[in-house]
Amino acid sequence: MKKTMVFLLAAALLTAALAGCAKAPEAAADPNDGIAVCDDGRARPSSCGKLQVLNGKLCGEDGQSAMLRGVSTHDLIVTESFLNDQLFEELARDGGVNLFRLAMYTHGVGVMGYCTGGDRARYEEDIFKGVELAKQHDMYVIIDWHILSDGDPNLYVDQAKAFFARMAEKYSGYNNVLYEICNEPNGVDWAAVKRYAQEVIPVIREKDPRAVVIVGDPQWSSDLRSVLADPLDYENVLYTLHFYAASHKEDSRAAVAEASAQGLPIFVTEYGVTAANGGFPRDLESADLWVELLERERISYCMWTFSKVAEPCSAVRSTVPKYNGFIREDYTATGLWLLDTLAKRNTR
Ligand code: IDC
Repeated sequence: MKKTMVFLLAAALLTAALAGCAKAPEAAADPNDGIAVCDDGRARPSSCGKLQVLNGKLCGEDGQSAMLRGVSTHDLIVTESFLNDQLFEELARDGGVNLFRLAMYTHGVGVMGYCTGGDRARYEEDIFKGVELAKQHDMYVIIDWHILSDGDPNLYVDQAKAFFARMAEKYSGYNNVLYEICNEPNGVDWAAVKRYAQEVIPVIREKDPRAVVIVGDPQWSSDLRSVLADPLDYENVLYTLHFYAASHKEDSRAAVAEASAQGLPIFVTEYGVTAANGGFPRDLESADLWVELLERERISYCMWTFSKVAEPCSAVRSTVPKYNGFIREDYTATGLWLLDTLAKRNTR
């Protein structure tokens, strides 16, 4: 390649990076054409390093765009057998998964939760295991403080602060850990969630100043409008958007597109291809439209759930007697959709 061409290419890459992963104007059919991406686009901690938020987008250490495409556990204790080396290897190598979310219910489901008399040591052991597995397999990992029936995050703010202080201290030297501080606030307004975030974020940042923090918002993490009107005053923060494809459709997609266009950093830490209760129907057509939007906007996404809990949102059939070595027949229609969707996205 001639020197001038090398220079032009370098200049183009630098411009895209400085624009905070912005799309180059000539972007054509593939919405991701012209974007400077980490690695070959399969953003990995070894190539993209510690993540950051630039101009509303998740980027690698070098400022280039990083897309995370992942799966979430169900309640950590309920699905702890999935935390095994071979499964992580399969997901990372064959599945195109570069993100694993560890959902720790505060109120519990099936078992007692972290804040309601559950086995805290076991929950934390599961987190330690999940983070190490993600590290070994070059994946990012989200530690999710999974509030749900306890709608107001302020209810357990002291426990959350103590928990995140310990996690951030333990993982400050890691480049693959992201913190999600309240899964789905509900029954409270954004002012209440904001107050909570303003207590928890400084605790994390004291131990890990550059940590990426993901903040939930009202109405089960669907109210980006309230956030836009009064965002938090911290760097490296993204806001949660959750959708369930059979329940949330065109209106919700339009709201996300609008918030993204206004520069709000968004992270879909949880979505389902089903109805919002995790049950039937599945709507794969709507799910495809969501993925198109997320890819176009460079919004990372993580599916609920990689588990075999007997409900339609689970990726693995409930009758399958193993926790790795899965073949196509072991997957539900949800799981097959996920595999096929990620396979198409492997290159960016
Ligand atoms: C669901 C689980 C289900 C459980 C229920 C109550 O899939 O097995 O009985 O929680 O704990 C969310 C929540 C997520 C829900 C999921 C599906 O973040 O915890 O999981 N969902 O209903 N928000 C919207 C949907």
